[in-house]
Amino acid sequence: MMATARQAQPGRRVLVLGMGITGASCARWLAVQGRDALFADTRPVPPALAEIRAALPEAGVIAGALPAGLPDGIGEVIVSPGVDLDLPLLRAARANGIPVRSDIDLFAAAARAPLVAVTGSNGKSTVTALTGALLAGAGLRVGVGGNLGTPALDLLDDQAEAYVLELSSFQLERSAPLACAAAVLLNVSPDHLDRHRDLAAYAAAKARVYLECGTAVVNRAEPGLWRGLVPGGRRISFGLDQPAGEDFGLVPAAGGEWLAQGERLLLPAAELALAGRHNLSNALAALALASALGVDPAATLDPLRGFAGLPHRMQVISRAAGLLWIDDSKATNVGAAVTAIGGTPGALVLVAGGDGKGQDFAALADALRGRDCLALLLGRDRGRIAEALAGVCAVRLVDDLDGAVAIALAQAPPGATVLLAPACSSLDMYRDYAERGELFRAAVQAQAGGGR
Ligand code: UMA
Ligand code: ADP
Repeated sequence: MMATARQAQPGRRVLVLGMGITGASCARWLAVQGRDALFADTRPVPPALAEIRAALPEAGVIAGALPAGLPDGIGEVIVSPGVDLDLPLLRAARANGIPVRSDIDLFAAAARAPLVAVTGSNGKSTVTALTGALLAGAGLRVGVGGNLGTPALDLLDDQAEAYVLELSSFQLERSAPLACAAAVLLNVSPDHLDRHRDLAAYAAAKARVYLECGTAVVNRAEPGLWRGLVPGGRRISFGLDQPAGEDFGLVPAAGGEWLAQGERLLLPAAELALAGRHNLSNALAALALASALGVDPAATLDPLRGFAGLPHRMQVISRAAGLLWIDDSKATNVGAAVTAIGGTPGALVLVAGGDGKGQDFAALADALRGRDCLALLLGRDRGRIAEALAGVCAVRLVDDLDGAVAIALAQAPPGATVLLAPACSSLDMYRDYAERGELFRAAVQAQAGGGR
């Protein structure tokens, strides 16, 4: 086939779409490569503008309204995860045969050490960080990041012996199949339906993680996520039931349940610093990923035992005023909030709301039905959540977290749990879930005291 004039003489200039932390990591990478670049972002004041200018002072910048057509001389486009793939500019690039890539594609082309890829609706960050801790505990030099926080390109290190990347559905949908040593799709529940066409499209983006993996680590409880998708290669499963062969699971033995590989007992579940049954599943997934890289589980038991979890995930922040205050700000979708609610028995004050991302809140209502519960709702979608919870539990609308804490203090019965598990993204009111969690903690400390 004849190449078009544009394909035959592609420009050398790289267009980077998105000037957040991914855009900044691309700037640093392109500076090392000596590439000429143009950066663009629809935000009038992109957050990483200064970082990008520091890395590439000569680079062009377009902030605010983007042109519909492709600027001259562009030979390649790199798209950040927050950018809509349907932008006219991107359609123009594809129509002109200009390659459109992600930072993950650039990372994969440059990385020289085995890669572990982690995706799912919930538990990604925990499993990514824990797998990194297990590999490091076994003596490997390991880079850990991706959607977790440190952009993939910033992890590149000639001395690295392994990488563990958390990948979002957005990163997976815009990347070529990733040649990773091991991959896991932990679970799928509705999320990001404002940006994916439907649940099937969201799940399909996530399942791309398995396309070119060496070992597929699969969840025995959710066979629909992987059956038929993981044909020939090696497979290791994890689940809360009893495992066989090389698989990971729970086995009843002396002192209660044990984490086990096949019949080999590894660690009593009670010895984990991590709390909650969902974290047993996360721990087993991390063990399976480490073993897929050839690491003997016995070499990982100390870091496994000691891993206390990440901030803003079911973190007990106070026991003040006779109440248990828990920050699960990272419960940014209904599935995560339902898990958190299931892990907190007894009377409950639930603080929820924010940007609902097009989710249906019926499952939240199901999780609260029959519970002694007061729901304090804030943020853009508080009205929609209130409708879903009508007749299920007591509901109050609040303006912010200070207001929620004040009502919780006044109305929670003694011994109740006050749980921040918003079931929504924070972006309508806060910089991110971490800021939301910090403000909740500050409000609790200011009004109730920080006594643990
Ligand atoms: N945006 C615009 N216009 C643009 C570009 C971006 O309005 O031209 C908006 C996006 O819609 C988004 C925000 O700006 O709301 C950030 O987008 P970005 O692509 O610049 O994001 P980065 O700062 O590069 O951060 C991204 C991930 N963010 C998203 O996918 C929205 C970070 O995950 C990730 O840590 C980082 O890359 C490094 O890999 C955050 C996240 O919320 C934690 N992820 C979602 C989740 O976990 O549910 C997917
Ligand atoms: P992610 O990175 O996918 O958002 P995190 O590890 O940050 O996942 O956990 C976010 C929240 O999701 C937790 O606070 C908890 O409420 C819930 N969660 C964690 N692991 C699981 C799991 N395996 N299944 C269901 N929910 C989970």
